[in-house]
Amino acid sequence: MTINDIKHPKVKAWVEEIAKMCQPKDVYVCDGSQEEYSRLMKEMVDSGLGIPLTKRPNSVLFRSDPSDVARVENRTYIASRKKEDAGPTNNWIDPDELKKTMSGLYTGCMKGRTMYVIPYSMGPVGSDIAKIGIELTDSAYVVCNMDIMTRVGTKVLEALGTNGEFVPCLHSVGKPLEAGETDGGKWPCAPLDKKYISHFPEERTIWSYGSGYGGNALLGKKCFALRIASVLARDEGWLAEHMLILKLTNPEGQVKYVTGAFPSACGKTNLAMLIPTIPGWKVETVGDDIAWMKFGKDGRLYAINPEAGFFGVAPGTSDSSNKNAMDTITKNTIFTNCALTKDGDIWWEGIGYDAPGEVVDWHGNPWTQDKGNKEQPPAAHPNARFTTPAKQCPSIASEWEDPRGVPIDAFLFGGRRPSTIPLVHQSRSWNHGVFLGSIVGSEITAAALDLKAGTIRRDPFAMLPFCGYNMGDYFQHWINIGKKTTAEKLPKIFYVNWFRKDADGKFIWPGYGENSRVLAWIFDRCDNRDNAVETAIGFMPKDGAINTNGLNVTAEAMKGILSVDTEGWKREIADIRENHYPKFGDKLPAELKAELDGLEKRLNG
Ligand code: SAT
Ligand code: MN
Repeated sequence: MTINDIKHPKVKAWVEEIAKMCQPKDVYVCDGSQEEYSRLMKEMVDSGLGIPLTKRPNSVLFRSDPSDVARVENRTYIASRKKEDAGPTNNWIDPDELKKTMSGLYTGCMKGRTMYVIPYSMGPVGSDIAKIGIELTDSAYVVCNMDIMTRVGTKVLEALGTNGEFVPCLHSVGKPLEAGETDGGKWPCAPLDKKYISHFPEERTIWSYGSGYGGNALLGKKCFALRIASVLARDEGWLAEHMLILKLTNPEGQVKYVTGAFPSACGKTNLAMLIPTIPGWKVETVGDDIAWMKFGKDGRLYAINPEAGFFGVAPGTSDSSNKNAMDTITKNTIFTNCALTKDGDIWWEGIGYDAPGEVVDWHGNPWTQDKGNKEQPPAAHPNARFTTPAKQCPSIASEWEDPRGVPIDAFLFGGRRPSTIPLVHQSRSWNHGVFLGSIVGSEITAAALDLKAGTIRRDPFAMLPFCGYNMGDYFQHWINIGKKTTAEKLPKIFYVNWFRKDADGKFIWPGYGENSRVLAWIFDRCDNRDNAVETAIGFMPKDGAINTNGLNVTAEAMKGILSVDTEGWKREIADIRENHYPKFGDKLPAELKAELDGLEKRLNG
C-alpha cells in the first residue's frame, strides 16, 4: 500500500511530515499479509542480513551489531514537560531540547532506505481495552518482528477509521545510505552516544533513534504498552503492567486467572508456560510479559495481553525449563544472536544438549564448545532472543484473544531473594499488597557489578525501567485503584520467592513445574479456603497446606522457607527505610509509609 491508501488525514499528514524530515527513498504502508512478511524476509536473506534455518520452517537467524544487543536504559528518556513528572527513576531531558537534538539526527537519516508505515494494534483489534499505534521505521527486521509481536495491517487502518486515536511511534536505525551504498549484510545502527529511546508522555509520542534491537525498536512493547500506556492508565483509571497472565484450572475444572510481575531473570516466561507437576492441575498461557487491565461493569479487573507474540530470552530455554516455549519456536520464528549449527539449526547455552560440533557464534565466527574452559565466551549472546507467534504455543489459552479480557483473581509479585522472603505469603489487604509490589527486588549476586553482593536491587512492580511517569505517583495510582471497587472484587495479592538458598548456596525450592504447588495454594486462597495462618508479614500456608507429595524437599527445609524470618525482615525494613523509600521524597504515598510502620510494629510485637 502507499501513503494514498491512508484515509486518516492526521495519520497521513504525520507520515508526510516525517518523510520530509527523514528523506527515505520511498514510503511503504504495511498490510500485514503473509505475502508481505515473506517478501521482506526474502529481501533480508538475499542481502545477507538474515540466515534461513533449514531445520525450522519459515525461520530466520539474525546477528546484530555487537554494540546493539539489548535495551539501553541509560539512553532511554521520559521527556515530560516537568522533570518532576519523570520522577527519580527515569532519565529526563526537556522535551523541546530533546526534539531539537533528535530532529537534527532524524534529518536525512533514512536516505537510501524505505520508510515502512506499520499500523498496529496492541490487543485484539476492536477490543475496548486495545489501543492503536503507528510505527514508522526504516528497518524491515522491525516490520517482521512487529508482525509477530502485534496485530498489523489493513484491519488496523480500518479500525482506526478517519479520526481514531493512535500513538505516533517514530523509529530509525540511524544509518543513512549514500548513493549506491548498501549494508552489505551488516546490521545497521548508530553508536551508543547517538541512540535515543524517547517518550513524550504529554503528547503520547515515541521517538527512537539509533538501535534496531528489541525494546528499543519494537515500539509497541516496552515503549508503548508500558511507558506510554502507564501514563494513559494513570489518567484513565486502569493498569498497564509488566505482568504475565496465566489461566489456572484445578482438578475440579474451576478456573482462576493470575497475573504476575517479576524483575528480569526470574523466569516470568517459564511461569507463564508452566507444566504442573501435581496431578489434575492445568496452567495455560494468556501472556508472558504485559497485562493491560480495566474494570468491567461487574467491578472486577479484566486483563488482556496487548501482544501477539513472545520476545523471549533464548539462553536457558530448554525442554526441561520450558517445554512449551521450545515447542512454540519450531517454525515461523525469528532468532536473533543465537548460535548457528552446521545443519542449519540454532543453538544456545542451556538449550539442554551440547553444541553439535563446530557452530557459528553470534559474532559470525566458528566456535567449538570447550566444557573445560569456564572462561569461554558464549556462542549465543546472553540476551539472544526468539520472536515467535503466541498462537503457536501449545499452552496458549483458548480465550487469550478474548476482546473482553479475563477476570483477574490474583496478582503475584516476586524477585530473586536467597534469604528472608518466604516461598509465598499473601498480603493482609490491598494497600499491604501495594507495599509488597513497591519493595520487589532481586539480590545482586555478582560482586563484579560495583554493588556489594547481598545488596537488594529494588525493582518496584518490576516496572523500574518501564514506568512512564513519577514512580511515587505510580504507587499512589495503585492505592487509588484499590478504592475503585469492593475488597472482594479486587485481585488478592501474593509475594512469591522461588529462589531461597541454603547455607551451601544451593536452591532449596526446585522451581519450574513444582511452582504449581504454590499456585494451587494461591488458587484455594482466592476461594478463602481455610488453608492459611495469619502472621506478622501476612497470610502464610498452614502446616501441610502446600502439597508436597512426591517433592524432593525435606520437611525441615519446607518449614524454613515457609516461616517468618523476623531478623531478616527487620533488616529488610531498615533497607527500605534508608535506601529505598527516601528516593521518592514527598511523592511516597502516606499509605505505604503506614504499611512499613505497621509491619515493623507487628514484627516487634
Ligand atoms: O528488549 S525488550 O525490552 O523487548 C525485552 C526486555 O528487555 O525485557
Ligand atoms: Mn519484560
